[in-house]
Amino acid sequence: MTNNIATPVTSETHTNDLAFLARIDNDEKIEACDWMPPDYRKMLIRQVSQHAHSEIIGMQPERNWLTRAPSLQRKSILLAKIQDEAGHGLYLYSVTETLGADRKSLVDALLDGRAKYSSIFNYPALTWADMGAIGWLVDGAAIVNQVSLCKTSYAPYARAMIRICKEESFHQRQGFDILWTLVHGSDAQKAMAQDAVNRWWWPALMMLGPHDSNSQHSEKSMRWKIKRISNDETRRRFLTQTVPQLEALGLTAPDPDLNYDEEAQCYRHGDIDWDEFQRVIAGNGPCNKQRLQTARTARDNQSWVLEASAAYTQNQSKQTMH
Ligand code: FAQ
Repeated sequence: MTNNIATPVTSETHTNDLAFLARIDNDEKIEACDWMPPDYRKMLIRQVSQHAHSEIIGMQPERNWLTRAPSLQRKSILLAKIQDEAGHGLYLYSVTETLGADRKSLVDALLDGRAKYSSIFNYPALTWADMGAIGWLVDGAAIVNQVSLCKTSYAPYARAMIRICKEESFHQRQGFDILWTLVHGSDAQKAMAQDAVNRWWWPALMMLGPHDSNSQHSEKSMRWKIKRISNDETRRRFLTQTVPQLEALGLTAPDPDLNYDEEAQCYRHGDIDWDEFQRVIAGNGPCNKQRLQTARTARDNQSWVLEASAAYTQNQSKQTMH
């Protein structure tokens, strides 16, 4: 990831830092044209670019099922959802540009395997029920995280999140609807729904990030109000929203230790396999290599579009000059 915006440390910078923190404490939003500490800018470019990459790579597991959707209606809905994810990626890359990042460098870092994207998209979508599990669990987890980001301190990111969350709510409902239909179908369809939930449950919990005690960015990010709720709190909220829906579906979680904490009024999960999480984010999950290769092939096959667009723009400006 490149961010070449360097600010020399002077007493003026220190005064700016204090004024910036006062604005954050006052819940003011920071606009692209406002002064901001270089590390705040860097933290945002890191998080927002990873978020953008996740939306773009996240199209792949569902795209596999477009040609095998069980009806024209399901196919249209899935197509619309995948297009929404592309749009989210584009808004988010635009947010990074407001911070001075260069989109091409960010995308190159993704395709070269230098940049992170969400662990969740490195798992395979094996059956049609996975379309339900992804919509319901993955978009469901993403929404809980992203609703809190609607209040993030960087205004262009917060504005993008408001629109994204509206679309993610539709995605979550369509996922639930797929599973609802399957659990009311044949025994084989119900078993397919349970199998998909078994495979996506733990990765969905992991995608919300490491435990707070291992979350290296949380302290700074929360001080700057980029992150508004911690990883563990997001997981608790996600579970508390999701478990009653799981029960309504008549399905179970693959977690014998899942329990309701009466005192805290929230669900608690069993131990997460953090070794698996580390393997996946290090590039060794079930589909990491396939996901990056697919993205590289798409770039290579479609580079002529970018070249044609650049040549057209150049031509237009030449004509304007004459
Ligand atoms: N996967 O210190 P923290 C979606 C990394 S969008 C990979 O806790 P932070 C929509 C983290 O980057 C899903 N890496 O980090 C959709 C850092 O590494 P670094 C994406 C992860 O930033 C649905 C290190 O671990 N959503 O699903 C993951 O404070 C269906 C330490 O972690 C967003 O990106 C992970 N799961 O908190 C699309 C939301 N977790 O950078 C298609 C915005 C952590 O030092 C289909 N992002 N890491 O090398 C965030 O809210 C935050 O970045 C967190 C992580 C909460 C994800």
